[in-house]
Amino acid sequence: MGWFQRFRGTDAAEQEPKQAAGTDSAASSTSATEAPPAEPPEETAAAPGGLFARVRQGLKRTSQLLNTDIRDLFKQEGRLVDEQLLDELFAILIRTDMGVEPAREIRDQVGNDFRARVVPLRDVMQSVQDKLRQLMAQAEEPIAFASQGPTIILVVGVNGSGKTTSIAKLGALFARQGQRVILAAADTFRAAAVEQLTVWAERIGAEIVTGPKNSDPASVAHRAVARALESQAEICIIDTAGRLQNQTNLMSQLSKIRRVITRQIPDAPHEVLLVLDATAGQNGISQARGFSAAADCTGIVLAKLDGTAKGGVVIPIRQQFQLPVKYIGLGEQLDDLALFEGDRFVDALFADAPQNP
Ligand SMILES: Nc1nc2c(ncn2[C@@H]2O[C@H](COP(=O)(O)OP(=O)(O)O)[C@@H](O)[C@H]2O)c(=O)[nH]1
Ligand SMILES: [Mg+2]
Repeated sequence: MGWFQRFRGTDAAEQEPKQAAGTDSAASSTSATEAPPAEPPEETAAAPGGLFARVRQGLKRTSQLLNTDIRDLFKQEGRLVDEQLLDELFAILIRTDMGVEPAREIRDQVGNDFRARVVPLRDVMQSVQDKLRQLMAQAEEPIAFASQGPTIILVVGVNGSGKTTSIAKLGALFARQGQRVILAAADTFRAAAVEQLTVWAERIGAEIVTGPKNSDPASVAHRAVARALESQAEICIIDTAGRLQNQTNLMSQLSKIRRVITRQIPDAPHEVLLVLDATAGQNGISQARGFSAAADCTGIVLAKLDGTAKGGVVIPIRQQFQLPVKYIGLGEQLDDLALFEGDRFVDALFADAPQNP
């Protein structure tokens, strides 16, 4: 079950805090069944400005590229599917950054379906969409919550990738569901980072644990986890530095934070989320590689998908990191975060397709 179901208004269990964040584990939630069916901020999800609309809006640039450019290949009703058309289609797909192999698979699918026939745009779009759906398919991977006690989420990634903003969005999501959230400002390298997280914490009504500039980030993480245990908070999200004097320091700092947390709660951190900037290109992706090794990441938050026409990058990213994309960032506001679901992602990409019934 996922966030997108809310768009359809079919998800009766969406008020259940841990379920609503997209997990199957309801066992640990005590307030679930007693929770009144209060309207969440997402109640307008199906309406203009609702969540699905925001996802569509966030993916607009990629969606325009796919819909408009493919449509432009078809000047009149129908076009002969020949090598030239297939090459042109391939070139458009490549521009979404989905990678050569997926683009080739989609081109081959369209070729197999229609080669040497004159077909309408709608049929080609359908074929592209079906194949893309297959390529995007992924078992839903929401946050893995602790079976008891606080769920500890460590967030890592290159400077500027969107860590702090994504933490605020995640914190807001959990807080809206009635969970007590504690944020840890363990990026003590930059004073501004602490201030930024403090502002977000106030806005979402979360407690924050900080330390002086250049203090030991592991000690901030330790105090935050201790505070979560003592106050029976459900969620503790730990922000970390994306840059230090050198890469070795940074990686050993992350390892130390991990070790400290695990000493407090043996199966923590329950999630280590790697935040990636969807606009950063291949270079940004290779920079992030060290994090995934040092911090033993469990999933990806792909931020800034709204700022790019390269939304196809989900496919190679998942492959290159061998990690699921868990959440996608679609803007700078607290609401601009969605659980990644391949099917719904493709729905949003093609929601405005002119030829869609
Ligand atoms: N458009 C857009 N901007 C984002 C998104 N996530 C973060 N940002 C912006 O990216 C910049 C860096 O984000 P920040 O969270 O400070 O990155 P950090 O250094 O990894 O903590 C800020 O200006 C954010 O507002 C997103 O999903 N979409
Ligand atoms: Mg930050």
